[in-house]
Amino acid sequence: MSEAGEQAKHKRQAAEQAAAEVRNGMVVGLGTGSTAAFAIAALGAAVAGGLRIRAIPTSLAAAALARRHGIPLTDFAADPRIDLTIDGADQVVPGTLDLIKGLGGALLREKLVATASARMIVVADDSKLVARLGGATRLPVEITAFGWQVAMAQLTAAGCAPILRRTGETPFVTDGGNHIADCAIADIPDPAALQARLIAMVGVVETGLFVGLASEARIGGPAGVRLLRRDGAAIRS
Ligand code: A5P
Repeated sequence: MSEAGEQAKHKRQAAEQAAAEVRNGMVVGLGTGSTAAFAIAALGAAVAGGLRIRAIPTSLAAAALARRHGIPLTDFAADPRIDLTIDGADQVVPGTLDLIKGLGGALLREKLVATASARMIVVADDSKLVARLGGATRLPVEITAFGWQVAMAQLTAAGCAPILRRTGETPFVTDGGNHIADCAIADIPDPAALQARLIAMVGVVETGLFVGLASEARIGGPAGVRLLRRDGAAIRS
């Protein structure tokens, strides 16, 4: 099997293990990206087999995929609390389960859904594991479309070397109508402190730093799927 094929297999195995944690009656958060898509497919098959759930998607893309798989959708008005969210990540630190998310552009809805969830399982292949966040993976920061130059200037002054994400020539637009600044940060020793600094900037809507939100991770690799738990994590209620 090709390297890409192996990686897809590891993502699918991790996602399917996480999907097996979903029980009848749960409100489920549906993540965005290629790994979360495997979980949505597995949940769709389970729903076809009789599993009763309601789901809140983290993006328009995840919503469309869920509909295609026959998963009933709900929203925060009807279901303000989510029992279990399954979502991917771009970087995962074992132990703390601090994450970088948002390379798919869905970080704002992903963080809202994660924050409303009693339990969040991160699903990924083992290429996403890092000792410290940052480095080769840029940190996505969602910024307002109006005056995006103002947020970019502040990020530049803070040494984040932001690049405005584009689709071809035009700025990328998120589901919330915002733009994304992809920031190059060599090393993020204290993700919570960086989150506090960035979110204080005018025009910054949210960052892709997820601190203290994931309770566990299922990481696929050549030896199978590893279960990682966050140090000291309790299920939030
Ligand atoms: C979407 O905005 C992201 O947070 C994704 O969850 C993340 O990029 C992981 O995507 P893959 O599972 O496709 O690697």
